[in-house]
Amino acid sequence: MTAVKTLGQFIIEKQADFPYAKGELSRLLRDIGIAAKIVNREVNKAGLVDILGDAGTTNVQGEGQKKLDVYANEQFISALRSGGECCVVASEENDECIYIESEISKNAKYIVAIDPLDGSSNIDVNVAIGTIFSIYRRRSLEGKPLIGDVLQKGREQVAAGYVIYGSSTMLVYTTGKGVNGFTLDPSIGEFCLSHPKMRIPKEGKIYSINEGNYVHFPQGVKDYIKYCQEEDDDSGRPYTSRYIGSMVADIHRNLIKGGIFLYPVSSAYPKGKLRLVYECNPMAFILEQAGGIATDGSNRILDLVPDHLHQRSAIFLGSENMVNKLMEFLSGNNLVTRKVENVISAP
Ligand code: FDP
Repeated sequence: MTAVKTLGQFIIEKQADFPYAKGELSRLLRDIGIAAKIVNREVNKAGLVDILGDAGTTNVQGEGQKKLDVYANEQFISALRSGGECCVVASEENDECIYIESEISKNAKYIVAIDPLDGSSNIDVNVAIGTIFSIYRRRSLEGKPLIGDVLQKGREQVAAGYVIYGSSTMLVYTTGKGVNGFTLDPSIGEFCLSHPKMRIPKEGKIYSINEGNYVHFPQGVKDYIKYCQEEDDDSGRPYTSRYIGSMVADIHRNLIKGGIFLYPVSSAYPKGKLRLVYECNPMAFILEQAGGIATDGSNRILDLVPDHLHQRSAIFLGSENMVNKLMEFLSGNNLVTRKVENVISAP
């Protein structure tokens, strides 16, 4: 039987990749892993809320019930607060950054941006949800951290990861040296290395988009969707459409099987819906590290300059060949080719 490698063991082993590392990032990742286990325990009990009392009420043990996303936010912030390696947390749940000003944290090197419970519309219906996190090194050297410490380009990320609370719970992360996935073994309460050196297939056959918004999409996206639906034996089209509505779950599936995830601008979301700092950037970093591409349609996601914490962006990410094909449609090049084909094949 091969020996199990836990997340904790793996993190310490990988510290050697960074010769000058003092262990702070390792401790930070470990803290996030511990908070994820606590959140996982509550997520698994989510269906019992109706039996034990609704959010906002008191359960039979006399404990106040909290909405899960609020609970998850508190758990991650409290783990980061007590860990001492993080001086600022930027969370989807909080309008402003949270500065950790305790003696041990105020001069800490790292900044964490987090979406504590992504895919919140799926919580009540027992569908996979996730946590997304992103870690930056603080730039300013002293005093209270500056907003510029938080609003760095995605390519400055030191680490990023997600936790998926699905049919099993997994933590997937990168420190810029590939992507590794760990599955929670509930019998020992540890994340164990289950998906080493994850790579997204170069070609895929799954496209993930909320097609209900079709009429509102830019023409290039509409054309690409039609392309995905056309019959073509050589490329294996029509492709498969899969959309869970939890970014983490949709991207996790595409990372393993090959595919593309699209959330374009639309009339409802003229700047895109997903948040650059704690959704798009971390997922883009992971996907690029796994061999994929992430773009907003014109620019690499990781090159965008955030101008505020909750900034939104369009995002297209996934298998290299699929994203490149989409880009042809967005630039209009493919339209020309297809029109010519139509003319030639007309009787
Ligand atoms: P949700 O609104 O349920 O929190 O982050 C936002 C997000 O979920 C993503 O997880 C998901 O991919 C997307 O929004 C779903 O949005 P639509 O319902 O507009 O498709």
